[in-house]
Amino acid sequence: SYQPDTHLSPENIQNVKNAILHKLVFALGVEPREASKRNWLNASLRVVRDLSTEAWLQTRRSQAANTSRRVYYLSMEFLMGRTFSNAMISEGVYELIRAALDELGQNLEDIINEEGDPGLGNGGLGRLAACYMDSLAAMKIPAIGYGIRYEYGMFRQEIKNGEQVELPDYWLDKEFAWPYVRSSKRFPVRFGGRTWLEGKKVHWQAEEEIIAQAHDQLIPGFETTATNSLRLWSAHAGDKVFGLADFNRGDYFAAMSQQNSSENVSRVLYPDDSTYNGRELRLRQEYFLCSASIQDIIRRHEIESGSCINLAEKVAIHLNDTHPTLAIPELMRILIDEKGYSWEQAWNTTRKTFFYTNHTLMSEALETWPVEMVARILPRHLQIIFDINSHFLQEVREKFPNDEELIRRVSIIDEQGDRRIRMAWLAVIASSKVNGVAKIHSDLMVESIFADFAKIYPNRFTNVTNGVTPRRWIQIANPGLASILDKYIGRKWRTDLMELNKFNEFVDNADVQAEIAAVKVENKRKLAAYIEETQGIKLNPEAIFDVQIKRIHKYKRQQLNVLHIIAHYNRILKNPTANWQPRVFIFAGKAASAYYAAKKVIRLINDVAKVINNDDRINDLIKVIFIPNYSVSLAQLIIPAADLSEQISLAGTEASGTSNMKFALNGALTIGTLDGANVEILDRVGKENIFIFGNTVEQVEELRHNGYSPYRYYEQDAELNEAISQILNGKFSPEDPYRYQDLILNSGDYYQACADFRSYVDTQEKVAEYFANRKAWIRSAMINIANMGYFSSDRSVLDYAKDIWKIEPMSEKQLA
Ligand code: DL6
Repeated sequence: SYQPDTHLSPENIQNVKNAILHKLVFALGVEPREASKRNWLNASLRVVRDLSTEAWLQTRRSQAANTSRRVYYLSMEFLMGRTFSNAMISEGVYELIRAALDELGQNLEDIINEEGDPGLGNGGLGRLAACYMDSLAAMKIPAIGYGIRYEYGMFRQEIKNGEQVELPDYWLDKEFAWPYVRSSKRFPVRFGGRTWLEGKKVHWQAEEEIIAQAHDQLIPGFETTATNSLRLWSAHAGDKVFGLADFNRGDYFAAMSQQNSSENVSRVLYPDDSTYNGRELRLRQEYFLCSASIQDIIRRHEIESGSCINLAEKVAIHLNDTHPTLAIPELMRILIDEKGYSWEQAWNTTRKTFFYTNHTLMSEALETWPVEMVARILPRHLQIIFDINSHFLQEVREKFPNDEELIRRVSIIDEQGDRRIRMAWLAVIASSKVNGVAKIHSDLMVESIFADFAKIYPNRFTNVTNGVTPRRWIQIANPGLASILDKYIGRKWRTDLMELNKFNEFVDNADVQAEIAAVKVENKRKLAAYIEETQGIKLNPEAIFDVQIKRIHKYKRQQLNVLHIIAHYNRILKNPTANWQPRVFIFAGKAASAYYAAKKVIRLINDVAKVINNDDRINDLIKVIFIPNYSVSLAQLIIPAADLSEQISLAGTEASGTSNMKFALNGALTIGTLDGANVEILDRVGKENIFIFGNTVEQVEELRHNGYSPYRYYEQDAELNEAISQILNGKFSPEDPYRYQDLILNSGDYYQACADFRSYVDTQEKVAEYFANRKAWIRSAMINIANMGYFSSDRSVLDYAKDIWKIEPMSEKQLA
């Protein structure tokens, strides 16, 4: 037995040492003298997990006894990042474990870095789910996350000859002692077959059944007993699909092949965050998550409440984007076919139970499934979707008589071309509340894609601006900043980020400014050391670290950033003796494997880097770095080292962004468009402390309306002309001069990089001037930090709890 960090006594440390050694020997079967770093990590993880487990069991008991509602957060993606540090700080034993490992001859940082970083998500949507899991526990909101335990997460990215190469990421080959396999929590998930009617009852005879097996990860709340779970499902063939006949004939491989194909359901994460190519496997994955989770939710509810009757009072199911929307017909199916509910009873319950967050307005990212495919894979669910649609359309006809055009637009079934099911429509119709993820996004959502639905259901739509967890994104990622904050404003910011406001008092204090500046340089040195070690490129920590890290996507406009780099390079060459501010341009991010244009942008960045980094005339005034294999743990290293945060999407395309929040929270200034959460960051930090440029949503629309042409800008702007011509003429790819013929101009520049170029480049000039006045810059950085309190994911989940789910956080007393 041992006590938290406040008791760093020799006996306490000795007890922790004993506990780690005990786990090493008796849980892992390893002798201390033979133990690898991974063994030490897993032994220590087990020690911390014991602490969390006690709290977890306690939380489960008190949640079950509590009369309030629980939220179930369904998401196809969870980008959790590493577990160990987070668990140690939540349990308050970070320093204790450090001391114990130290005495055992192990360095805590090395052990922390030994942990893998499972990429069970693509980008912002999956990382948001992870921040929300952390905050739900910290805010004591009863919650369970449901997702898929993909065997292969996001691919591992390598850069070979400047190009992205995708390699499989089999993260399970590294032993990871945190999750619990729950062998008793298994649910059958069925596919295919046929349905028939007997009297009024519909029967579904499926042709395939696979087993969903639960794996639980504990989510310890920061400095509270509250500990929630993230339950991830893996797919198993079970005995039903095992080809017994083949096996008996001795054809083991034929017997196994069907097993393999069933288990493919949890094999791999779809490496695409915006478009889905409609593959059947993806549909099966989505249903797999939904069916297993809904069965589990009902099972738990029946145990706690005796029946399904008051399900909607006790259960809130949140759909993180439309990917888990099949949970709606699945709940209807179980209530009607298995529990004997009438259609009305089932619909009333379902409607009150579901909530949906929209994360994108881009039409190509709105999921639809061919009716034909759903008919084949989920015949009973298709009937239910048709029934929901016909009830809904009848309601609309009553409200808006004689408007068949409206009916056509809002019907769940898109009848144009091959018939398709519009998943977002189904999610909106069946949810009590629908929210966007930043103010501008939520406003645009009801003006554009959901305009008809906003007329039909005026009170259904709302906004919850995204947030990020300060525990991971300050305390763990930036311990230097955390200790400055502790010193001047106390420790409470960790769970009440509005406390940061108090830091406004210190923005003119020269001593505090110097401390903040020193921490930033230290973080830049750490990142520079990593880059030197991995790429052999030396960086100047006094240079502006100008960073764009996110998925590579046309709308995020990494190519606009590259155009500026080239223009800047040309300027230096034309006037080499001017007083230039050294800059390091840093990129990281993955391109979907089938996204040709995005992969080309990666290559362009690397080609430009090669030319500029090796041009002696530039005298190290510019360095361009592409950091491969972007991940949560790399973000934790890069963000605290940034001076400038690139948030340069075309206005109206980035729903919110969350790295913009993490950067500002860590004292980087933003250069950005009036898009997503940039707008709200501007409101909070004031226009003197952020660099806003580019066209507004209205201007973008107008340009599009009048027939946007990039050539106009190309012809009129000499610097743009020069930069584009250099790309097109092969200056950066002399071995293949035509490599970039199809980029930018010739692709039509749908995301209007050319239109925003002038304003971007001019604003970058202002950035450089401002950076030269280091005191003013640091002051602005401090104003950013001090005014980011609103962007805590604790605030976001409390908003959801109060306005959407109607759940009261539990008290410590209830949890005791
Ligand atoms: O809400 C989280 C995150 C936003 O911050 C990003 O702006 C948005 O692009 C992202 N959306 C997706 C959409 N994927 N699909 N479909 O990842 O969500």
